[in-house]
Amino acid sequence: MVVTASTSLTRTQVFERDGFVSTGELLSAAEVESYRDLYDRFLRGEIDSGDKRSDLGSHAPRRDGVAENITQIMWPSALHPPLADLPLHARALAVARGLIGDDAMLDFDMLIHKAPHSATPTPWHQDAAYWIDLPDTRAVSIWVALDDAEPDNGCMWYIAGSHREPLRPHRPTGDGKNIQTDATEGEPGATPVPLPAGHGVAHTGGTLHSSRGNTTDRVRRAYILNYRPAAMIALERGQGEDHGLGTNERKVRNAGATADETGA
Ligand SMILES: O=C(O)CCC(=O)C(=O)O
Repeated sequence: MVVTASTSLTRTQVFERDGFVSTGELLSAAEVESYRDLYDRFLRGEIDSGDKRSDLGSHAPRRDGVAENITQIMWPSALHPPLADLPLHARALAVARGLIGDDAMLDFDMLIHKAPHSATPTPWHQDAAYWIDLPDTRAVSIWVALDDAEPDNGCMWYIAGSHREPLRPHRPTGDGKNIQTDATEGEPGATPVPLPAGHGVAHTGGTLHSSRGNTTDRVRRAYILNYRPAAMIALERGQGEDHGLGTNERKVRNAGATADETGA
């Protein structure tokens, strides 16, 4: 049988095949500027993040005077509700509905910031490992670059096709504050996704991902919005799962990702 290369897959087909897909531009240059201003107010503590602020890079030693290696702030739109009315939420929702269906709703959002020379990789993981088991696993995270993102300041890396494999066993990072699994940039399918500021990349809950430490003089700010079917959000909330809105504790929750007794 002769297999001809397919030429024009839709964005949704690429998302289903690879587990990730670029969304194109979601914010104009002027809009990126206003999101950066707000973002920096969070980073400086002018918008209080309370316990929703933590260190996604807490597995690595911190330099003196540095509060976090990788600043992660859960629920910026709950901490500062006007955010939900700015253009990104509506545009990302439209992308999410195109990818997973019209019943998609915002489940949670977050900021992940890599300061210049913070040099701390994001541990490899699959988001679904953080989440409880749900009967409908459709989910999409839309990762939006607010700075040009390249491998050396921490653009996203994915393992294409990993969302079609069972979840890998995850374990807590050395300090117990986050989770990780074993994966490398050397694996088949490993793909960096450099993005200009204002552009996004969407990934499924099962897609293995990571980003390198920022070893450049440039900041790397990302805004991430997560969507799943409205009925699954209701099911989660009914079981007390709200992605850190109540208690911001990050651990392995999915039975499929629970590491065996050897910690593998
Ligand atoms: O920004 C990063 O380095 C990691 C992002 C991430 O883990 C996610 O969007 O699920």
